[in-house]
Amino acid sequence: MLTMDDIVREGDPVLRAVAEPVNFPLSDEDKETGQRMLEFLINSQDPEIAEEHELRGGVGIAAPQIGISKRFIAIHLHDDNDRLYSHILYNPKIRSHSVENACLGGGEGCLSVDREVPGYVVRSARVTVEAFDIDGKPLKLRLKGYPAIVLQHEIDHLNGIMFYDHINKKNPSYLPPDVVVYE
Ligand code: UDB
Ligand code: ZN
Repeated sequence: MLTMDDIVREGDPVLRAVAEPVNFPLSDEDKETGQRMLEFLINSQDPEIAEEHELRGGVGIAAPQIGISKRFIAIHLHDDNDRLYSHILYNPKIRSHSVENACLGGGEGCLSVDREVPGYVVRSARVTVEAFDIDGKPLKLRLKGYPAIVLQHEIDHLNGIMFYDHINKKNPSYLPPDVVVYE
């Protein structure tokens, strides 16, 4: 199983690289890596397993975060209505996004960042994501709220972007007008 020792930390150039698309049909290796990433998230949200292995409770992870510069991610989280979003997404792409912006009131963290970086990370409130599943089938997700934020955070990793790149340098707690804040 993957543990925090497998997670690449900031400073490693793989986190700043633009990752390569995966080829279809997927190799067994790309399938298994995706499954291991999703398993990591599920384990990290299990209180007993997380404590035993000192895992941070993860909701999303991108392949570059385990040192693989390829375009796939896993997410595992519940939204406000308790709907589960549990997916491994290959070559995900944001097809469209809302004009309205949103951010988390408490800012963001990252599995690859072992420090607190305060400040608002303003993102699109809603996104439509197209991707391929583990069987190579096309998939379209329409997301809002917390799941939309997680998706954008993970796709940023495929493009070498860290959450703090989006924080206003002069005033981290500056909030542009009309940004919805999730508490
Ligand atoms: C996370 N977890 O997984 F509001 F049930 C973060 C870490 C960095 C704190 C582990 C997280 O936000 N958990 C969480 C939050 C809730 C309710 C809940 C669990 N990530 C993923 C990551 O680093 N991927 O690269 C950071 C998130 C910050 C905003 C979106 C992703
Ligand atoms: Zn991250």
